[in-house]
Amino acid sequence: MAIDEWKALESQGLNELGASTDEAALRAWYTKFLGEKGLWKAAFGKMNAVPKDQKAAFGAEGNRAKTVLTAAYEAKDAEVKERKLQESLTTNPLDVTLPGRPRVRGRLHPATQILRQIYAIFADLGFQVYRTCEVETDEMNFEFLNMPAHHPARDMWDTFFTTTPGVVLRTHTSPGQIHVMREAAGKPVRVILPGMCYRNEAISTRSEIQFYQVEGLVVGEGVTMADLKGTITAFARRMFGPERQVRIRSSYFPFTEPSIEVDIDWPKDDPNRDRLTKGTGWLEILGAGMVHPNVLRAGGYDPEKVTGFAFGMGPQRMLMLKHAIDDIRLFWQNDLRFLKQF
Ligand code: FA5
Repeated sequence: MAIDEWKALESQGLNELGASTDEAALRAWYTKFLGEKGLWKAAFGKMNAVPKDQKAAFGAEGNRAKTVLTAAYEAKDAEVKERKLQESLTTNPLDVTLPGRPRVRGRLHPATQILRQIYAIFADLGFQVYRTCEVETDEMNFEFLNMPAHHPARDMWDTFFTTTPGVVLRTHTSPGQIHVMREAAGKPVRVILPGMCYRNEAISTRSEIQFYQVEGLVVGEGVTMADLKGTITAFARRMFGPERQVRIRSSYFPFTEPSIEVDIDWPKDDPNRDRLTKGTGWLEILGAGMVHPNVLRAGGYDPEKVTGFAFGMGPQRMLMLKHAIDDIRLFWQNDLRFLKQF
């Protein structure tokens, strides 16, 4: 191959490129001239046959031809792409004045929203969040909470038993008290324990078989009933507003002594008030009390040295109160018409 054959290859390439008018033809052109098995590579491979004194000039001329062809190809490629864009803009024009399509935004479930409000209020009061398991042993759910086997108070919780003897779905978040105390190992405790509870009870407008509770536990030297009342009242004021009333009644739980229950007054202007509060005007939101000495002992604390208070509240009952919702079953029905209101 002689040096001037590069000129011939170059002009053949430029001619054929001029005739390639679409993307497919351009790709084919590239394969033919500059591809791995293309004409340029083949011509350069003839270097061996070139006399020694002409090798350098042959190589330089070959590279120059390649640069020319590559530049011509790139220019043509850009031109074809630009033409395609212009065509699509004129045949399929974009109307920038059309209104956009709104994105449908998801939202938090009302039960999640109120849980977060509860966390925020208790965080301000210095409480940490601690999570424990939903499947518990009979010991944790009852025994360490001062309810030995056959204790009649076990009937207060309609329990779902599992097929494994001695293992139950927790009926309340109170077994978390034992877990926390054992982990804190004698140090002061101030936590809330949120989570799902399960009860095999008759479903009604106020009771579900699956519902959230938020437990609270404070243990330390000199903790008193006044601290419990102060904490609950401060919480209720923040959650429901200063105009709503809080009522504290004496009650009974095997794991607290003394025990109380706390009610909030149902909105007075709501027509369902009587029906939902069984004519009393109040709805219970939580049970609470001073931690029983036996429970402190089960948690590894000495009741002679420390005292504590605990409470267990129902966030869904609180939502009902806040928004005058007349049926607790609405929460798990996933009816978007209901959920969208929050
Ligand atoms: C208890 O479960 C006790 N463990 C609470 C407690 C904790 C007392 C610590 C003392 C110390 P009770 O069964 O009353 O108590 O439930 C507490 C709250 O959970 C109720 O006030 C209510 O708000 C909510 N709750 C109870 N059962 C249901 C249910 N079936 N559906 C929805 N919420 C419920």
